[in-house]
Amino acid sequence: MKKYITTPIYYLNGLPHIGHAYTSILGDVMKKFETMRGNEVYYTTGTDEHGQKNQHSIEESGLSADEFLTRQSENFRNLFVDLGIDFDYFVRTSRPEHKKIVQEILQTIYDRGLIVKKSYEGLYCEGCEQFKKKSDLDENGCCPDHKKAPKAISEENYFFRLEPYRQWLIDYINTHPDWIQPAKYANEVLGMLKEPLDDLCISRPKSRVWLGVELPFDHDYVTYIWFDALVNYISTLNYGHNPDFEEIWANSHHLIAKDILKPHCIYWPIMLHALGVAPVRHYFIHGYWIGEGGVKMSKSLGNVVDPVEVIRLLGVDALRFYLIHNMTLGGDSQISIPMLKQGYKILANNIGNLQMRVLKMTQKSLDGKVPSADSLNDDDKKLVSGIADRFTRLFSQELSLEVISELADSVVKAGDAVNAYFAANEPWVLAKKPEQRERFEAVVYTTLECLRLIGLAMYPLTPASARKIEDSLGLAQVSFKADFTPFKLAAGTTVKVGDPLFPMVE
Ligand code: ME8
Repeated sequence: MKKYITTPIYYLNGLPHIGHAYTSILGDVMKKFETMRGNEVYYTTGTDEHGQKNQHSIEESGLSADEFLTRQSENFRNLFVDLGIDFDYFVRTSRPEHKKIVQEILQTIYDRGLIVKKSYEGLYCEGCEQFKKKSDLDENGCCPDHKKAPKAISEENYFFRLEPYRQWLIDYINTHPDWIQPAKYANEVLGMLKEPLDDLCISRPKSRVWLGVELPFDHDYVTYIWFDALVNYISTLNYGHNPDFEEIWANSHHLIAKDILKPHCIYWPIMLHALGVAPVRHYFIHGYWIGEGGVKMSKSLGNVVDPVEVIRLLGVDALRFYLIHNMTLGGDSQISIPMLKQGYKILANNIGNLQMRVLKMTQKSLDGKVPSADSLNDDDKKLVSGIADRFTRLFSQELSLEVISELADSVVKAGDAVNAYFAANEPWVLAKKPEQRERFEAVVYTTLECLRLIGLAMYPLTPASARKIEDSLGLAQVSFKADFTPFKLAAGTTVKVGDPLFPMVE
């Protein structure tokens, strides 16, 4: 059955940063993991192009809205392409097809009497694009995320009632324990549901905000953020006009960070329920990347990690691997250029060196041909089979954040095991002793075969390096499949030494 994986759609008033890169890389790793298992995946990421924040940036830029949005959106799209992210559709909420579906949904819910107009006075945080309660603010009366005092605003707006659905949502969470993963976040949502839910303000008067989707039942207002942005997940599937919608939606997975837990796990399922649509199948929720030492990344502290800079310094695969390998599940994780360089060293010393050493040895002492596997001893076989079994088991598990994190860990552990084997068997000594020829060939075969299996498992994480490994072993992988049957590397295959996978960096 086809799986549908989504990331949040990102605000495009600034440039894409490491957090945006991370979620979209993670989605790509999940897609590749699933594709290797033979599952079809439809993967979307994209940009959220409405709202006051984006509107202010347009006004400051001096460009037309269309020029600004297209330029900014391209920055995200181009970065994601550079990062090897294989999205099937790049969402842009400024597209007319999306806006039309937002309007259809609004009209349906309005006709059901679930949207009401009323006058409202509140404290508005532009950073969050949300009204705040006093209890949401810090001791200085500022938004804890944006460190700015929200503005007092009084205006008439349209509201969607959430409270009638609170008990339904509590019951749904309690009866679907794997719905929100990790479970810690399900508990957080249940905590938010202990108090009655305020009505959700879903409109802004055009006099204040023009960058949004016009309400179909009141032309003086627009909607944006949640009634616009969340709808992207189903407008992409052409909801309301696609007979196959239910089938693919039944297998949908939202990937988000903890910052947008409430809109995704409270507003969105209630909106869908009001519409008569089932909730998303799973949420995968990750923590935040923060600077080294546990401080928030900020321009003033000079600790912002720019993905473009990391690609230039260390390459795409090093960034992808670091992000997947080092994200703590259910918590925040630290990142800095020195930490990324340390992560690069692990890859270079572990996988890169092993590959180069064994290939050069094959080139020099075996005429560049994979030797025979006929004289492998029990330890050799155990090493190969152990790695093959581990990856087979891993790739047969249900998709989750744990499995993806375990994959990166297993690659490093398998690399460590093969390095230890290589060092203990000293094939460079065996190579010089004609009477040890069989043993030498067995050690080289074992190492090359392990490398093949590791390269295959690396594909979701570091696709370019995986291709290079397979290519160096004389294997042209058209598409990578999760078949870890051991001892498939054929004797006599010609290997290629090529450039190092992870060359030395300063
Ligand atoms: O909230 N660490 O957009 P946004 C990890 N448009 N991930 C991070 C991160 C960090 N430090 N910072 C951001 C919005 N992210 C709305 C979403 S969805 C229908 C609308 C990632 O540009 C993470 O995925 O603020 C987070 O949820 C998202 O970017 C927020 O992106």
